[in-house]
Amino acid sequence: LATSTTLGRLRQVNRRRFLTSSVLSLERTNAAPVDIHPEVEDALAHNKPVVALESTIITHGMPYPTSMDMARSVENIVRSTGSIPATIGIIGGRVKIGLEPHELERLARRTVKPVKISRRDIGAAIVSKRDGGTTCSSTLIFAALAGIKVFATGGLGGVHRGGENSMDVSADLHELTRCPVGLVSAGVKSILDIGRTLEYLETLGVPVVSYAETKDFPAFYTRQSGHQAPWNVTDPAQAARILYTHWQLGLTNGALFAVPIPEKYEAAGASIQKAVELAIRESEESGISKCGKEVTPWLLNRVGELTKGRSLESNVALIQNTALVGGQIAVEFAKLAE
Ligand code: PSU
Ligand code: MN
Repeated sequence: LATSTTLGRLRQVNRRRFLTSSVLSLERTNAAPVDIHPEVEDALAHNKPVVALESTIITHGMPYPTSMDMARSVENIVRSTGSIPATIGIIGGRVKIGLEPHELERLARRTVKPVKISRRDIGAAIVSKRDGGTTCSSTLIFAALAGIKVFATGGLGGVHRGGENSMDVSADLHELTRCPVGLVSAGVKSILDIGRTLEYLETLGVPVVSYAETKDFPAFYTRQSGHQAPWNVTDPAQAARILYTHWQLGLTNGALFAVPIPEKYEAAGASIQKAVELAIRESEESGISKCGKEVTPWLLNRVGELTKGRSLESNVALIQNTALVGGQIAVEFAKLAE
């Protein structure tokens, strides 16, 4: 029976969870609408390194076919490190932890109009049998559910400019307090208020670690934001040890590792930033800045138009870079958790 298979899989995976309590109890996961890809399930059962990947970036963050090429290349980069990629998304009302190539294609082509899914959307999207791209917030939830310890993406959500008035603060930030997962990103996108995002993460008690020679926190398209992270590491083993130690002590939150974009994109970054500022002004003038979940996709798309695709190129490059680092951290973590 499908039901008992799902339960069996989740049991098997949960038994392997390391030093942390389940996000969902086993009783409640009975008949849960979750499918774990056999390759991912096998990796988790044998303590092989796995890296979670999100899908809002595919469904809402980039145009097709760049989105599809990016998704494939990022999975391949994770594999090149010795880790198994698990791209997470929702297909026809079922949570998929690890997508088949045709499912990835279906999301990227937006064949059945995927919704952008954060924590609040999960139940409703499943009940209405929708397709969904999972944001950092819901990807963290499903990674934690499966026992995946590392998640790589481009940009974590954050506090929007003017967020002190609009209260537009991404649900991604709070999710890092609930899910024991190491999130590897190029920081938060420069469409956001980076300083306030760091303040907010400090309040929430989320460890923030620059993956660089200095504590400089990156600015997504460029390597330095002018803000400092409280910590920095320079290699994957150090990063893995931070995660291991944190969870060994029973702390149940996640951590953010911020990896600067590769140096060769630094020059393009300066001019992209000008387009970012213009796009933000436009969003305020047109009122789109008040449209909740539409704001981030609108800004990403507008910056892409204004830079004639150069922002997209940088965006792909920085995700490929975080996937590489994420894969390496997962490999080191698996060694510690043996
Ligand atoms: N940053 C990007 N590309 C993206 C996103 C962020 O450069 O596609 C997506 C991520 O999935 C992130 C989400 O979790 O946007 C945050 O959306 P919001 O700001 O509405 O919380
Ligand atoms: Mn928002």
